[in-house]
Parts: sequence; structure tokens; C-alpha cells
Amino acid sequence: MANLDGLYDAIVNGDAPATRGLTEQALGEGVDALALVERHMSPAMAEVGRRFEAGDYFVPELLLSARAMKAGLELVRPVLAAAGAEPAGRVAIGTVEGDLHDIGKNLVSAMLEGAGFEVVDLGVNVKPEVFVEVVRDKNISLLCMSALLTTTMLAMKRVIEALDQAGLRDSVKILVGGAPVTPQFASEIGADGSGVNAVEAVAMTRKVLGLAAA
Ligand code: B1M
Repeated sequence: MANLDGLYDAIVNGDAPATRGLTEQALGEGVDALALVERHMSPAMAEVGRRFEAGDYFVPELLLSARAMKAGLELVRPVLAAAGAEPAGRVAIGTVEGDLHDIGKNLVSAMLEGAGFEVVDLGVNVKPEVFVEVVRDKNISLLCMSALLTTTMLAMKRVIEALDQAGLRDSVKILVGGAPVTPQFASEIGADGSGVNAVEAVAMTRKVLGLAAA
């Protein structure tokens, strides 16, 4: 039977091969991919964050856990995406300038794909002009920005200002997210909404695009 506590421990301990093996086993045994992420993998990363804050973990441990999480998500991602149907719209997503965190962004991206959206993933450390370019050239209905640092979340405002200056703000809906982002912050910077997690991000996407709830 799938060792889900072992999966949690493997991520907390930064053991990528064990994470990959246990994720593969769980998926093979029919464990729901979303439940795997929400109940076991994400809580493991939250524990890693807690240990970092407590001074028990340092950057090398964070990196090892992040690599383990990624190894597991690589297997989960196609399963989440495969649950989708016809493209419901084209979404661009990226982590803002100065910020290299991409685990949550990748999860949101996979969930959006799973919900039937075509996703243009711009990666991390994305400059405002790159967001503007993709909105202008790729027929994007919704732009999602992710930030994990209180210092980089302000870059989201700069992107919205750049879209405004390019005359593109009204052509695209904008959602923001990431641990420090609140609905109040989203509203203050002129975004159309925010999502506290990947599931909520999909629900908000459907809402701001005027699509029926799934
Ligand atoms: Co960093 N880091 N990190 N880190 N890191 C945090 C964010 C931190 C809170 C840790 C801490 O101190 N407790 C802290 C930020 C403090 C602050 O700003 N207030 C921090 C710091 C300080 C740093 C460095 C500055 C450390 C240093 O070098 N001294 C540095 C910055 C580098 C940079 O970006 N320029 C740094 C580096 C790193 C690593 C590279 C080692 C690694 C990232 C690897 C990677 O992503 N490839 C890392 C990690 C792993 C973390 C923690 C431990 C975990 C983040 C994570 O992946 N969570 C994090 C602590 C924490 O969050 N508890 C921390 C799991 C993920 C599934 O959740 O990303 O929140 P999350 O995404 C969620 C939601 O936020 C939401 O949905 C996702 C899924 O549910 N969401 C969206 C995210 N994006 C969205 C977009 C949307 C909607 C929802 O669009 C609509």
C-alpha cells in the first residue's frame, strides 16, 4: 500500500529519489493526484518552511526539499493535466522579477492545465516587459503572477502599470498569488483577484473569465 507518510518524510528530508518512487507508487495504486499534493506534498513543504523559520533548516536543506518536491510534481503534473477537456482559454503565468520560487507556480500551472486551460508558462524571474510582450502577442485572456517574497510582490504592481502604459490593461484579466499575497493587496495594485492556493486559483480563473463553476 502507498506509503504516504513516507512521501511526506522524503520531501521534508530532501530525498528526491524516494519522493519520485513513492509518488509513482501512490499514483500507480490510484491515489488521487490532487489529494496527494494537498494532503501530503504541500504540507511537507510547509513543514520545511517552518523548520527554516525556526533556524533548524538552512538554504541547502530548502533546496534539497524543493528538488524532491519537484521530482514528485513532475509525475503528478501530467496526471492533473490529463483530467482536463477542451481549452477553456489561454493563460500566461510566471513568477515575477527577482523571485526564483516556482513550486507553487508550477502547481497552479498544472491545475489550470488540468482544468482545461492552455497555459503559457514564462518561468521565474520574469521581467514586466516580458509579461507585456506575451499579453500583446499571444492572445492571452488571463495573466497569473506568482511571488513568494514580500520584497518581490511589489513587482506585480509594476507589471500592471506596464500593461496600463502599453494600453493593454483592459485586454486581459489579472490574478495574483503566492504566500504573501492577500485579496486586499491584489485589490490595491489593481489586479482582478487572487488565489490562496492552486484550487482557488482555478476557481478564480473561471470566475474572472465569466465561465461557469466546474
Ligand atoms: Co524561499 N523563502 N527563499 N526558497 N522558500 C520562503 C518563501 C520563506 C517564506 C521562507 C521563510 O523564511 N520562512 C522566505 C520569504 C520571507 C519573506 O519574504 N517574507 C524565503 C526566503 C527568505 C528565501 C531567500 C531570500 C533565502 C535566502 O537566500 N536567504 C531565497 C530567495 C531567492 C529568490 O527567489 N530570489 C529563497 C530561496 C529558496 C529556494 C531556492 C531554496 C527554494 C525555492 C525552490 C523553488 O521554488 N524552485 C525555497 C523554498 C522551497 C521556500 C519555502 C520553504 C517553500 C516554498 C514552496 O515551494 N512552498 C518557503 C517557505 C514557505 O512557503 N512556507 C520559502 C510549496 C508551494 C506548493 O506553496 O509556493 O506558497 P506556495 O504556492 C501555493 C500558494 O502560494 C499559491 O498556490 C500554490 C499552491 O497551493 N500560489 C498561487 C502560488 N503562486 C500562485 C499564483 C497564483 C495563484 C496562487 O496566480 C493566480
